[in-house]
Amino acid sequence: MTSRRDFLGISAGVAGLAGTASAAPNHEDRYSIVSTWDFGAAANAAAFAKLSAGGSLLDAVEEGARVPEADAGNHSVGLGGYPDRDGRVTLDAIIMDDRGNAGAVAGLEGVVHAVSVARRVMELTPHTFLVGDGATQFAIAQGFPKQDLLTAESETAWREWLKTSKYAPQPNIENRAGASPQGSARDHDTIGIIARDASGKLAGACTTSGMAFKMHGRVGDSPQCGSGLFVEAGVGAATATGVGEEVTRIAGTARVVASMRGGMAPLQACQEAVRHLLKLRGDALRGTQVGFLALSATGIVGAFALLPGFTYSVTDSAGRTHVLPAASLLKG
Ligand code: SD4
Repeated sequence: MTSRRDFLGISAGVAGLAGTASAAPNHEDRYSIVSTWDFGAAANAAAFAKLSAGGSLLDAVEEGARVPEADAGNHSVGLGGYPDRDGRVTLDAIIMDDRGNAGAVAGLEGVVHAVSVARRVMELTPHTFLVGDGATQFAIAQGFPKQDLLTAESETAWREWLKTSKYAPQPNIENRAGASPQGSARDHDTIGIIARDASGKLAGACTTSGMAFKMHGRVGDSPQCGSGLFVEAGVGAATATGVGEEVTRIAGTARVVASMRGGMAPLQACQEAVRHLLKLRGDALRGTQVGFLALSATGIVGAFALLPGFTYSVTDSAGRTHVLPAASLLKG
């Protein structure tokens, strides 16, 4: 059993992740697109292609976020996302530029590309956030196709869960002993993606089906401006992954960006947010993963997590992509 002392022990260094990570980042490197987890690499490629074809930063992050949304093998985003405890797949997403333009949806049902619905909220309504039936009705009125997002695989997982009905989020489940290699990074998690152009302008998006088997109506951090995503001109952007309640308690990404505004490098800013959360919550965080990823307006990246196992994908201005392990505050 882990003692409190072990639990609060500081990780010795970068958390290793066999097979997925290249060398630690050179903190002088400048990046154009960054995203959470190793499946973010495919999202970055789609975003990079969009930018290369003359698309805007918003086009790029939307295109990138749509990749895991359409992937039935990713059980925390879009199609194939694990349902809530009532068996309903509900999606949360946000998109934001660096001038305070933001659009978000939560509790969206039956429409796979939540990030695109969020963009319509931003561009076509006087609001920043639509939820539940209102979000779904808006999406349908906008012509988004209706589709059943609960795959056979996700339904099986839900029915299995119903046997105990115990809500117990598992961090980094792809890293647990015995997890199948095919399951690597496809068993969870939210994607947050940030893109930056040569002039330092930024945009970001974050999309998820939320925590598996959550209460119906639960909204996590991901679609909340300043929790799952925050973007600010001339400073930088940050996105979050992990147990959304913990990120929301500290307005996590608003905090990270505020630290960057105050002069911290992205890595330090992510570290500060995770340390603050641990100080605030102590043992209540046991077994909980929270990770932050930040990109400055100058292209410097930083990432940090509470537990080992958080990875992120970075793409430079030439389109070269690497998957990197984030360091963590705790050993495990
Ligand atoms: C949430 N942060 O809804 C998101 C989802 C996530 O593993 O990261 N799930 O809390």
